[in-house]
Amino acid sequence: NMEHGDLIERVETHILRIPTIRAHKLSVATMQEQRLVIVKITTAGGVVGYGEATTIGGLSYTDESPDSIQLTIDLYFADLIKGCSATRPAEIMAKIRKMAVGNYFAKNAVETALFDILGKLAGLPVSELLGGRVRNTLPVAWTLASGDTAKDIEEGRAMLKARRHNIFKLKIGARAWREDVAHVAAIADAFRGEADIRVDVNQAWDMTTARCAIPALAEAGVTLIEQPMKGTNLDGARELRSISSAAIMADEALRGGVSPALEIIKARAADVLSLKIAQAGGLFSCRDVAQMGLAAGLELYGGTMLEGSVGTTATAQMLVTLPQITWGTELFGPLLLTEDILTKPLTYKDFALVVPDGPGLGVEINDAALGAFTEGKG
Ligand code: MUC
Ligand code: MG
Repeated sequence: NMEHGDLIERVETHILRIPTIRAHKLSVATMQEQRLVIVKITTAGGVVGYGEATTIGGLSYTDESPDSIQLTIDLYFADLIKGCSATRPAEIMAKIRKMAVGNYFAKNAVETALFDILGKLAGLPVSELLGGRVRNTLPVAWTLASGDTAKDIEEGRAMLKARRHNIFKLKIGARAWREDVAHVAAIADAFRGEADIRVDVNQAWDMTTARCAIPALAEAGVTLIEQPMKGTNLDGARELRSISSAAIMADEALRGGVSPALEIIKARAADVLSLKIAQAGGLFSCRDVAQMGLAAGLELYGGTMLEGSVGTTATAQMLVTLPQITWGTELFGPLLLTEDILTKPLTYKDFALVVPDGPGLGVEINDAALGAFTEGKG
């Protein structure tokens, strides 16, 4: 049933520039702000859907930047999308995937906006379009990444006291491994019995460094080690698994979704998969990655590209449909930013995110804020 009102009429993109609450230090970049790409798709009947594509540190995390994502959508995807029926996201995404290789972040933003519209048309949350929920809340980790051990401990204390987070991820890999281990051990000691401590190396180590650092980190109490070496080094990751009592998680290795997931599974190169809708190229592909992981006996984790509220909610809508998310999530992106574009911010309480249950993504965008934070107009 092709209603004229369901045809897509407009596709717009905005790059928003929003400062972070403090410097956020990763091995690949130090962030003082985040640049979010927001896609807004409108049907002839006036239904509006939003999607987000956000990466970290310009081109330092992956080969899509906010600017390339915007250009890809404006110049290549928009004309394919316009005139299509909004009731068929799968058909639109198939057209886009046939025309464009890679560009996973841009594809994800478009698919999210299409699902937001479809949910609004159906009067159902996106989670219900993906099969329905098995939970309404998700545990959320916080990243301690000020670059200063004492400040990180103070920040962690405040998070525990506010009952906002009791899982902390530490960003390491920029310094000599012995300094990193000392930093992590001090924080693990401070929170022993109160919080789960994990690390993310963002691909910084070679095998020699990883072989020294990983047993020391496990000894300090670290439970999960994320992407210690290059994502392409699957043989190395398998070797690290065999010497580590802490779980090894694939993150950057999963850029591209189901294909790299298959290689990781074949190579037995991870204990845990970090599910990111941006790296998978969409909600559906990311759910496929999750199912592949479960079938192979791997554990799951809900990852973030430090997206704002739109991307965070989209990920959450997918994650609540999964039977098991053993390691929780890190869906704290909106809390790292000084400003939000929602009329009503997301609810974080009791160490968890409450996933919106209204139609579509279940969030309402403040168009004035969207305009105000758009680059060049602020
Ligand atoms: C990453 O590599 O996982 C997620 C949390 C955080 O602090 O940085 C990110 C990206
Ligand atoms: Mg990571």
